[in-house]
Formats: sequence, structure tokens, C-alpha cells
Amino acid sequence: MTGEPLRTIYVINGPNLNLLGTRQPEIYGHETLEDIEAICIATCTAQNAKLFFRQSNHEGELVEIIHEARLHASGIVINPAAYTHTSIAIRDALSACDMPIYEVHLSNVHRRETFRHHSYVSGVATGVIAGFGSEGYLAAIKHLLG
Ligand code: CA2
Repeated sequence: MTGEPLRTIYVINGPNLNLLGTRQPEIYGHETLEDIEAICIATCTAQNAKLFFRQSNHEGELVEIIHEARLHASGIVINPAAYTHTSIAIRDALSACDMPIYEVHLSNVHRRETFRHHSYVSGVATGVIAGFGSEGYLAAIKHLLG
């Protein structure tokens, strides 16, 4: 044996988050998704944890990634982006995962348009973080690893 078993975190990002840093910095900040990935990797590496950082613009592919996480992860951090407000499929996939799940939003969805106020995901999440920008991802990871 060489120390404690490696913990595995999946950070899953939904549609259009690959465009971060290119438009609407007043809402989403200046960081790109690659910047966020880098700080997530640094946090996980420092805590001897393994990170899978994924993004897809396709609902079915996000469901597949969640199925993968269900088998390999000890915790999930997910920003489902616009699918937050529409996807029962993503909610159902998450509800099959027997591990802590943190829903993260860069912006405070509750002070934005009313269609962003409802989340299909929050009801199956362990916790929800909104409005802290990329720090929300780190807080969720730290909580999972703490
Ligand atoms: O605040 C968040 O993190 C959101 O999940 C972001 C989603 C939005 O639909 C949710 O209501 C809240 C949108 C992500 C798309 O981000 C873009 C960034 C730059 C340019 C275009 C889109």
C-alpha cells in the first residue's frame, strides 16, 4: 500500500461554457474554461486527488459523462449551464449517482431572468453555489475533498 486511495472528482460543464472569456465578462468574468480547469487541477493535485474536467454542448453526451462519473468518481461538481433549467435527463442521470454532487453557477442566477430561477438539478444536488465566479468550483472541490 502507498498511502490513502486516490479520490476522483468529475467537474462537468454544460453548453456554451467553452465560450467563457470571449463575451459577457460582466456576467461570467474574464477567465476562460481552460483557466478554470487549471485552478481545479492545481487544487486537486495539491490534495492528491484525480480530476476529470469535461465540457459538452450536447445533453446526451453530458448524460454519458455523468454515467462515467457514476462508475469512477467519489464526487461530482457540475455546472449544467442552460440545461440546468430544462433537463430532466441530466437530473435523472445525477439521481443515479450515489455520491456528493455540487451544482455550481458562475453567476447569481437568482438575480437574472426568471427562467434561470428554476433548476432541475438542485433537487438532487448535495449543495448549490451561485454567484462566486470560478471560486465556486474551488469551494465545491475543497468541500468534496475536505
Ligand atoms: O452562471 C452560470 O454558470 C450559468 O450556468 C451559465 C449558463 C447560463 O445558461 C445559466 O443560466 C447560468 C450560460 C453559460 C454560457 O456562457 C457564455 C459565456 C460567454 C459567452 C457566451 C456564453
